[in-house]
Amino acid sequence: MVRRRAILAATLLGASSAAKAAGDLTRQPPVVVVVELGRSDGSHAFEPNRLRFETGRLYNLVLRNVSHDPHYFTSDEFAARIFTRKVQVTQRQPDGREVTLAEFKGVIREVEVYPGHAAEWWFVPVATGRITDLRCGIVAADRRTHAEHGMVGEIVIE
Ligand SMILES: [Cu+2]
Repeated sequence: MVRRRAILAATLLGASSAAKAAGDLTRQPPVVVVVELGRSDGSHAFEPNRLRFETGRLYNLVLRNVSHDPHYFTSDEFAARIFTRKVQVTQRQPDGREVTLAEFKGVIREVEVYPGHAAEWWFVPVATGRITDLRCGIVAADRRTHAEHGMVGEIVIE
C-alpha cells in the first residue's frame, strides 16, 4: 500500500513537472523567419509569399524592407490566430549590429516598415488555418494598391 502510494506520488509529480515544462510558450527560443518587403528594383512583393507556422512555437518574424517604398504586413486572419509577445523596432548600426529601438505589446494586426528598416514580430500561433488575406494596402503612384501589384501572400498555420 505504501509502495503503491509512492508510485502514485511519483506519477503525479512527473505529470506536474511536464506541465510546467510546457508552461510559458512565449519564453522558448524563437524560430527566426525573415520576410523581405518590396524589392530593390521597385516592384511590390513579399519574399517569400508563402509562410508556414506551427501552433505552440515561438516565432521571431523579421519584416525587412529592402525597397525604396514603405510597406505594410497586414492580415486580420493571421492576427486572430496568434498571441503576440511583442513587436520590436530594430535598426542596423554602421558596424552591422542590430539594436532594438522600441517594443510594443498587445494585440497587433498590421505592421508598417519604412524603406531600409526592419521590425520583428514575436508571436505564438494558437489556432490553425489557411490564411489568404496577407496584403500591403499602400496605394502606388498609379492609384492601385501594392496588393493589386501582387504584394499578397498566404500563411498556413498547422
Ligand atoms: Cu507595399
